[in-house]
Amino acid sequence: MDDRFETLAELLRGHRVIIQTHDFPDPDAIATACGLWELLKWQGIESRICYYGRIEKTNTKMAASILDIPIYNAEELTDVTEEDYVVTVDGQKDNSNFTDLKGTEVACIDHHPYVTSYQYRFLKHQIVGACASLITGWVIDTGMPISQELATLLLYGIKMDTRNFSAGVTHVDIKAFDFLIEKADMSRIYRLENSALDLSDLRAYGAAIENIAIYETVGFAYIPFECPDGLIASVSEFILSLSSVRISVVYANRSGGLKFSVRSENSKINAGRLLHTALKEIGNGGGHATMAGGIVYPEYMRQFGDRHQTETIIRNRIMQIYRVMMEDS
Ligand SMILES: [Mn+2]
Repeated sequence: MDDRFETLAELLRGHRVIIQTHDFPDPDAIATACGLWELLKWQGIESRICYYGRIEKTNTKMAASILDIPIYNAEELTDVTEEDYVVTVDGQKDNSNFTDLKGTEVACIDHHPYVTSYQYRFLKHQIVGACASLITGWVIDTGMPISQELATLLLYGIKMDTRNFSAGVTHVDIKAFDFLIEKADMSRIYRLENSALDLSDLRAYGAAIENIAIYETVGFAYIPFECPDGLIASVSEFILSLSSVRISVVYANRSGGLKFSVRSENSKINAGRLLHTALKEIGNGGGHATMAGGIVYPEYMRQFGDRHQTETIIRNRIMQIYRVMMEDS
């Protein structure tokens, strides 16, 4: 398939265009959307950027304000019709993190494994470290003049999605880095990278530190209040950074049930399979080899009894499966 920017621009020209990121957008999704918005504008095509959910983290909010481009919560866009052309970025229609927007999805720009059976009219899909690297490739290929602000946002998005060029990096990401490094404001990126935590987030870290328990190489921590998914994931990564921990299991209260975030740096333990098996019949879990998420439904929590009984049951389930997986490998 022809996946050049020019082909996408011709498809969109003359239509009302909406760029939709995945729900709860991260810096890579924001950077991709803004880069596409600028490319289209350069070609005389107006578009609007939107997302469902919220922009949760401070550094993502800061990234979203680098450029003077309005980014709408989809609930605010009350005039969307079936006639509008929607471009999904950093994800695909029918993904669980893509709330359906009125309007017709015609194009997709994504770097995740391709799973949808939906037939897009235009597809830019490549497994690379960051979606923003695909947009940067278009900036390079078209020769569009790029501002320092856009270069900064794209480079920040790429750095975030590749964990600072250490995960899933391809030559496409390196080429993007090489192009952007000269143009980006590195002191601004440094500041963004050091603004990942809010003061209120420390409560969750504090609670997790208070009750961390390590069994073999599995670190468990419970956050006894509600907090956003992104924060639970950050705490899970923090627990994983302990030298004695190779699997982290962090869970927080969620509407009477529990919300989980699991990380694995042990290649014998697939985090998604571990959590999927552990939560079978009491909730729902799954994900990738290194990161997974899940929930325990409220109705099971009531049967478990008090907090300590609940923690024991969860821990036993996970450790039992952990040991089976270690033996099998
Ligand atoms: Mn991404």
